[in-house]
Amino acid sequence: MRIFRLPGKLGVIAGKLKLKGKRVGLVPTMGALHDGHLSLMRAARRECDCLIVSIFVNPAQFGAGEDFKKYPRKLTKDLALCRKAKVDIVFLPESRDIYPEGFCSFVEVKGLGSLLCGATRPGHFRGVATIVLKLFNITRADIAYFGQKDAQQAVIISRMVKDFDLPVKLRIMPIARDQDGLALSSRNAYLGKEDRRQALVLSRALGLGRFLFEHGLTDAKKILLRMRQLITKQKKAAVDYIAIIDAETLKPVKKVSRGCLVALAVKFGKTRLIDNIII
Ligand code: PAJ
Repeated sequence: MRIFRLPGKLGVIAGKLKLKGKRVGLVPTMGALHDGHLSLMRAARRECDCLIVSIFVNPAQFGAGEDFKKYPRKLTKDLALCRKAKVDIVFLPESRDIYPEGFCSFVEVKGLGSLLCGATRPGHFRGVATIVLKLFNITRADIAYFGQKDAQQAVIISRMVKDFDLPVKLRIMPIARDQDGLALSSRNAYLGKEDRRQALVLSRALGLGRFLFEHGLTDAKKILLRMRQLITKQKKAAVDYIAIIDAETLKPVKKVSRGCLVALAVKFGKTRLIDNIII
C-alpha cells in the first residue's frame, strides 16, 4: 500500500495507470473509517485494478461553529483498515495542498445544494462538490464509490457528473447499519450511551414510514406526522427535517409512491444524525 500526500505526485501515478489501461476506483472519505466505508472499498476492490482511498477532513464543507476541529481523526487505525481491505493507494493530502493560497474556484450545484441538509448547512454541498471534483481530477478515477447514507450528497455528485460530462462512473452503495439498526457514521462516536439509545428511533421511524405506506397510506403529510410523533417521544431528539421526496429532484411529494426517498436529520444534543430509506 502506498501513501501519497501531494496531489501532483498522485496525479503522475494516476496518469501512468491510465496509460497502462488500468481501471482506477476511488473511495473518497473523511476517515474514522467504519464498516460503511469498508463496504465501499470491498465493492471497489471487486471491480477495479487499482483502489485509491482518500482520507481528508475537508474544511470547505464545514460551516462556522460546526465540528471540523473535533471531527474524529484516527489515522493509525484507518491505515491498518485500508491495508486489510487491500487498498493500493491512500491519498492523505494537507489542506494547504488542496486549497493553496489564491484558491478561489468552487462548484455550486444550484437548487439541490440548498435543500434539506443544505438548508441548515449553507455552503456544505459547495464544499463537498468542490473537493469531490478535485479528487476525481487528481486520481482520474474510472469509478467512484459513494454511500446511500448521504443520499443528498449522492444526488448532488451525480448531477455534477452529468452537468460537467465528467468521465467517471458512480456507484451508490447501500447503507451499512449496526445490528440494532443505527446507520454507521463517523459521528456516532460523539454519542453518549443515552443519546445512542434514543438515536435508534431514526431507523424505527423510517421503518414506520415504510410500514404505513405498505399498509395503504400514501398521504405524505400523514406519514410524516406519524414519524415525527414517534421521534419526538425521545426527549433528546430535535428534528431538523423529515421529508418524503423524489429520489432525483429531492422535491417533496404529496402522494407517496414506490421509489420515493424518506430522509431525515435529527440532532441528539450537539450531534446531528442523518438517515434515509428508499420506499
Ligand atoms: P464520509 O462521511 O467519511 O463518508 C465517505 C463515504 O462513505 C460517503 O460516500 C458516505 O456516504 C459513505 N458512508 C458513510 N456512512 C455509510 C454507511 N453507514 N453505509 C454506507 N456508506 C456510508 O461523505 C463524506 O465523507 C465526504 O462528504 C466526502 C464525500 C469524502 C467529501 O469530503
